[in-house]
Amino acid sequence: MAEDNSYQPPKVWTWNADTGGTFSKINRPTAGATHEAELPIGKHPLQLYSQGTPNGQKVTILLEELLEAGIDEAEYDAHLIRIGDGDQFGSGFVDINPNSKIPALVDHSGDDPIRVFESGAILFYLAEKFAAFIPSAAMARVECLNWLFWQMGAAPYLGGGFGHFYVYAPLKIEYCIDRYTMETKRQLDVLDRHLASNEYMCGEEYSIADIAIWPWYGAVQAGTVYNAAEFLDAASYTHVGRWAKQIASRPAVKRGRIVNRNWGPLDRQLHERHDASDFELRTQDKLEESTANTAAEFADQID
Ligand SMILES: N[C@@H](CCC(=O)N[C@@H](CS)C(=O)NCC(=O)O)C(=O)O
Repeated sequence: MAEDNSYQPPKVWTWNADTGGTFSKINRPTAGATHEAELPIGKHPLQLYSQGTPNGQKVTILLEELLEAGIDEAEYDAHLIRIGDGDQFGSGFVDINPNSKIPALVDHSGDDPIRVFESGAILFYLAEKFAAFIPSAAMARVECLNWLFWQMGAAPYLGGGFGHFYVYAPLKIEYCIDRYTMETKRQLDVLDRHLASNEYMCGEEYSIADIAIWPWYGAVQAGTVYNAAEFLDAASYTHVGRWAKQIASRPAVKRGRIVNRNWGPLDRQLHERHDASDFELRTQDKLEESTANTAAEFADQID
């Protein structure tokens, strides 16, 4: 292993804003708003403020599954928060999530708006509210929560650890890549062993546990996140692969995964979702080839 022991931590750490790496422009050691910015509010009771990253996809997939199941009260507006531009530090966003991270949801269906932040809390809140995608029998319900919380604890090692040092860090550090690759492969093995004898994460019933885990681990297995399928020998996790394909084929998942997505192929980018017809009419490929008039109508709709 290459050794570079030249760095000695000082007595008191001070912030060097320019550490390099993909996210150095938005990372900072303090919380709170950096600027005033009101959040838009659309026509539906549920207002989602998010971006189509794996954490964002969890919520849009669940909302689309609820609608697919015929629960019309789950209609929602999804507003794009551009985290690379620092929208998560606007005052309106910080009011609904003091942690400045997407996704965040506001439920306006009752007397007072209810804010919900942290993807796990949002999935649980919506599943309870609509009594769907969470088992009702005690054993299966606790198993669902086991895996939901497993994801919340595990994914930071995958994203903040492996993804950060394998892809985003300004230099490749063998020690860090080794450490987080080992943990990522261990987690994939945990899932693989479980999925060898379970169709879904909590048995026979597709639930918010699958919806939380799939956008991260299904994507890593398929190589669509971090482009590391070969490096991780992802093909060897055959049960994860079977489960991931099964989930990817669901119509609601196909819709949910493109909401608030503003990169990649244009037909898979739906920057804002305000109506079920947006999947047909408002993906970026349609908007970019449409007339100035249509673009202006769209702007009206999201204001
Ligand atoms: N534990 C949080 C993680 C959310 C999260 O890390 N969101 C990222 C995007 S995937 C974010 O908003 N990053 C912006 C930032 O760190 O400033 C959850 O599950 O909701």
